[in-house]
Amino acid sequence: MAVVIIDGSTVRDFVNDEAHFKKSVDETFAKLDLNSDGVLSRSELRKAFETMRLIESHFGIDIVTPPEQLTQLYDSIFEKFDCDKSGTVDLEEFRSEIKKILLAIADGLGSSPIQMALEDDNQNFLKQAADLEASKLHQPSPA
Ligand SMILES: [Ca+2]
Ligand SMILES: [Ca+2]
Repeated sequence: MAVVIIDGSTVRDFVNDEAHFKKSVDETFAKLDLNSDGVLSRSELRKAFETMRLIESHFGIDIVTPPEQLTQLYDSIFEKFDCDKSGTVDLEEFRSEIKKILLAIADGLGSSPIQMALEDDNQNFLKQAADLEASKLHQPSPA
């Protein structure tokens, strides 16, 4: 568990750093694609959200949400990701939807930094956003 200070611009910078963002989303996608068929199935995507806790933080669900309600929610999220209704989520769909979610989170955060306790793993985009910002801060500034 890591505690990070994060605000809207931290998240937005991460999303707008295209090369970095793409790499990190692609890596996450590859990890989530458990059977390596190049697409995410409904259950793979659900597992992803349970791990990342991205949806929970975005939609303000807390852990006491009844399982059947969660299933409904995950179903509706899957429909959102699966833009072309193919029944699976491909890399393009995943990337664009993650981007939308992160930008919505950024808007929600606004400019007032908040402290967040995040799982210390690389599947958490908010953690990666914070790490990216930290790495920039630690770079020597040009004279
Ligand atoms: Ca798969
Ligand atoms: Ca699809």
